[in-house]
Amino acid sequence: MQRIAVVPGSFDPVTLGHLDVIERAASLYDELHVVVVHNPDKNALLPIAQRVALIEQAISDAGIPGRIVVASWSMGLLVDYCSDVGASVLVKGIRSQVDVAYETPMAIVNRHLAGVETVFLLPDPAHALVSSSLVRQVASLGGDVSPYVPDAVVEYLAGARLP
Ligand code: COD
Repeated sequence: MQRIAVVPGSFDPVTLGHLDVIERAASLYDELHVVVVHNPDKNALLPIAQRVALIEQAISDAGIPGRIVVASWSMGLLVDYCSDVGASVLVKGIRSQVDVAYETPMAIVNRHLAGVETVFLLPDPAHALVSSSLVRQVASLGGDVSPYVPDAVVEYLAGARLP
């Protein structure tokens, strides 16, 4: 039986922390879906299609092996996407107690709704403090984001008109 997992996130933009989770998850499952989900609690910077393109580019540039699909989802419950593609696992990164508190109720609900389990990966210490919101803030103030994001994102942000 194929083991299919989903790594969901806002990825606004994708960071080296996200990429680390994607690479490690890809090594654990036969097929991985990296899914850009609109998070209504956050003010988005990048259009969803752009986030998908940057993730695809970053995965390709990093040479991450495995069967990896990058997609977006805005049609409702994330577990419905999981059902559509036959995924039984969500993989999420846990950086702190704040992430645990945010993710725990979602993990419980997703298991009750559809039997989808959530697997938590601890971050690589090198990227544990990186977040998309930090990157957005540094970039909008003209700072260097290259230590935190893949080259494709550095290039995109250099050419983008930021608020
Ligand atoms: N190192 C390791 N992991 C990291 C790092 C890092 N430096 N940075 C982020 N992560 C992890 C996050 O903890 C998260 O697991 C993932 O990467 C994505 O992070 P973000 O910030 O891009 O995305 P979020 O947190 O805004 O995404 C939240 C989701 C959209 C995934 C979440 O809201 C969700 O699962 N929604 C499902 C909607 C749904 O179906 N709801 C009903 C049932 S609960």
